[in-house]
Amino acid sequence: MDMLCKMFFILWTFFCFLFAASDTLEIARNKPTKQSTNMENIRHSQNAVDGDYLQTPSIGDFCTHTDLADESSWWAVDLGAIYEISNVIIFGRNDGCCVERFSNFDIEVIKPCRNNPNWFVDSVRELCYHQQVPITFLNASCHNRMFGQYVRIRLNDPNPLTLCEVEVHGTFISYSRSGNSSRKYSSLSQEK
Ligand SMILES: [Ca+2]
Repeated sequence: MDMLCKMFFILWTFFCFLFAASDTLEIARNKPTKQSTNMENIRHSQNAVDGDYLQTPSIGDFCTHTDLADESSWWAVDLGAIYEISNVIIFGRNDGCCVERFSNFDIEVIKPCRNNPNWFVDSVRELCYHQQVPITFLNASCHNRMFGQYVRIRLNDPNPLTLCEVEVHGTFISYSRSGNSSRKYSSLSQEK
């Protein structure tokens, strides 16, 4: 009996570990990305999911950067399917420049509706997390259970946005199809 109990405990621990591990899978790496504008012809949006965590854009092309004149900067990733998003980890620039720019921003989880292939048209977004004070690193857990295909980071102030790496952690739910959110945050149908 003791042996059976031990075996059960070992199996239970193993499956708990598997579940916990799968629950925190990183799902953004090398997925399609967009940003509102691009600074010159470098600092592309893909730099935020390229697996390079260097936080020093002043010495190389490791990070994203929207245009200096962008008054509504955002960056987004298409996860390719509907996931339950647990947390988003952000590595901002940490080279001593412009720390104040990366403040007062929202992390949004966006769910497509009516099979519209456009990322944001007819989509529903929910606020996962709001960050007010400047940061160079953030591990943000969504305030509620959230389901979506796109994750967007959007500044609320007219500043350029620089992201050196973004991890999105979540659990696969389904491939995209029409759906409705019970906690509608706002429609993006009028946005570019
Ligand atoms: Ca990077």
